[in-house]
Amino acid sequence: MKEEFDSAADQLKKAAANAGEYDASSITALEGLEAVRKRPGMYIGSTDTKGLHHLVWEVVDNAIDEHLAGHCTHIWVTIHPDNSITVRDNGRGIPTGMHPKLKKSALEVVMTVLHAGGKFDKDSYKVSGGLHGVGVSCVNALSIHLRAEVHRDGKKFEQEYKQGKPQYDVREIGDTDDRGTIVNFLPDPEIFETDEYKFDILAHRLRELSFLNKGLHLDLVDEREKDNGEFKSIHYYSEGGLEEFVVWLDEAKTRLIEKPIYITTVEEGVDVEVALLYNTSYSENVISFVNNISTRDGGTHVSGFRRALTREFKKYGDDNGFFKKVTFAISGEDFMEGLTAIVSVKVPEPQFKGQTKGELGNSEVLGIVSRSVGDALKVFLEENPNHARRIIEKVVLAATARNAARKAREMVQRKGALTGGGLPGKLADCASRNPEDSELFLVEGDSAGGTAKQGRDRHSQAILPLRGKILNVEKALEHKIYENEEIKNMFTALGVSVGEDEDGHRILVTDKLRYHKIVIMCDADIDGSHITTLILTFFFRYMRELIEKGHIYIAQPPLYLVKKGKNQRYCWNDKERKAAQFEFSGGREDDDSVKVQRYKGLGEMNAEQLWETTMDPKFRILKQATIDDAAEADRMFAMLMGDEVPPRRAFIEANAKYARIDV
Ligand code: 0RA
Repeated sequence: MKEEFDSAADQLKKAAANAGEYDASSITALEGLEAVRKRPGMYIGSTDTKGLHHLVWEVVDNAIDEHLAGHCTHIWVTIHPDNSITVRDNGRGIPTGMHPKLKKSALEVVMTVLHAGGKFDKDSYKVSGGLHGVGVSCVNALSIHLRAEVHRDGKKFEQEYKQGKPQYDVREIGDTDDRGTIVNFLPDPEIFETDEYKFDILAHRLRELSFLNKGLHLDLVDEREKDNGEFKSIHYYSEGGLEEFVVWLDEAKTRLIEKPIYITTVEEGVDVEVALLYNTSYSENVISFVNNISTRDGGTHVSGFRRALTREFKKYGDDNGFFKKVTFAISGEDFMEGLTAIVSVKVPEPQFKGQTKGELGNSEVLGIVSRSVGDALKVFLEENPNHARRIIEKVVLAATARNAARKAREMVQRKGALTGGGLPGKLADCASRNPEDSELFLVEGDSAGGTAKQGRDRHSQAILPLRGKILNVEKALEHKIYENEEIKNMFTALGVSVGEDEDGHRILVTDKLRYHKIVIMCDADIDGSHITTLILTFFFRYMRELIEKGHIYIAQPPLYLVKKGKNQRYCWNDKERKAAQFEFSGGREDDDSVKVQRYKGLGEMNAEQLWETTMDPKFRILKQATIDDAAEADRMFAMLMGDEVPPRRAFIEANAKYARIDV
């Protein structure tokens, strides 16, 4: 196997050298596919569920490149019952002619030579940044089986591979009027830790891609699941692109302006597309993309956007006397409150920075975006004085609120300091002073709090009981938050404080964080889930960093206790309960001596039971809260916790069957 891969790569190297194009930089680009199998993480990031899904994106990205080049209108993704995947597109089809130097079909070169998948025309953008863009040959190398079918020039062609090795030369298999490429692959179980494709993960990204690529049809079919006799499927199509994307993100919020401000420009080969809306909420939701890839940490495109927004609104406010009565500084942050925006750029040669390559580095993009957004905002402000006034008034309000919040915060923090940094009276602290092995349980209600105090491991587990429903921070002004008893207790117990940088950005000071595991422990009923969601909303809006760093967990108390005589077993779901009942009764359904107790509240367990089932690190189940997609999490929290009732109802009705906050 090694030799075959090496020889293909070597041949290409030689060919390139002969053509006079050989230089040091191309050496690394021409490794063999065995390198991919040896160190898959280097090429696709990981071999967990993320890496498994990455294979699909690799193929889809190639099809999207065809769309960007103006040759593809439709992409179909199918999950088959064996968890193999088919990606089909109606692009030009991978070329199949003989590669003059390699004496192989171009299709075979694209599928078996690393980094050979690139288009040869330089005019089109490539979706090639971060971890993407390693080429379909990587998918081939990591698949136990792959079949490529190309419809091109009136003919159908095919070739199959096993772990990247061609099984026969590219062959013609018939005539066709279509054009396009069909790639079917089965990921290699030797490589991946899991083989199960998740409909939701694929659907989520395909929806995003449809907003980012207007005019492109995207279909997802799941042949593993049937709904009313039909395979589960979904179709995405966006006529309006980002303009529709912001509306979708802000569905649950109350708008401040009627329709999105939508900007598209091209300058120096850089496509800029921006859509923004203002709503009445207090949070900012700015997301960004470069060549369809999410840039979580922003970069020069986002800086250009922010700079233009602040500059133009500030100028408009000054020129029209809106800031006359304001006695304190208005910061850049104040212009972002209630803003939802998407900044998407297409850059021919993107440079990604940062540890996770989530940040755009190209310096020329800053000015390009800033000019594009600035010009468009000038026109908007001039043509829409009513909307302009509403936004500026909101900015002034935000600055005022920020000032009040700062005072409230400083007051609370000063008080804490004056009493010697005193911990809340309700906190039963642990003995350990090492945050790494300290855990804080946030417990619903004083009575369960009492039980938890008795049941805990005093060395490493601290208990903070919370009174009933904590404040819904989604609807409260920031200064109210610092006046709330339960929230103040959380800040002091955690040892976390809040400050501001010179731009007025709220910053969380976490270097004195007292516990590295913070466990939300609520009843397993509707009220309990509501309280869990309230606490998560608080962490999401005010201590997001703790979620991002993996400090926030949700306890999972058992739902049932199944008993027969001295035998007893805790069960966390109906499957386990049925199994226990079956086992204890020896399969006799009418065995009355098997008793099932349904736990609804933590209070129904005594201290020992609570320890055994929910707190003991050896046996408990904790779910870690994570944020896969901050923009969608924002949308969901607004939906569940915000002001607008109709979208919440629609959301709950639509999701009732699957409802599960992703923790
Ligand atoms: C190499 C060159 C061209 C297109 C492609 C590859 C291509 C790859 C994939 C993978 C999935 N679908 C795809 N569609 C196209 C350019 C073709 C030309 O110049 O005609």
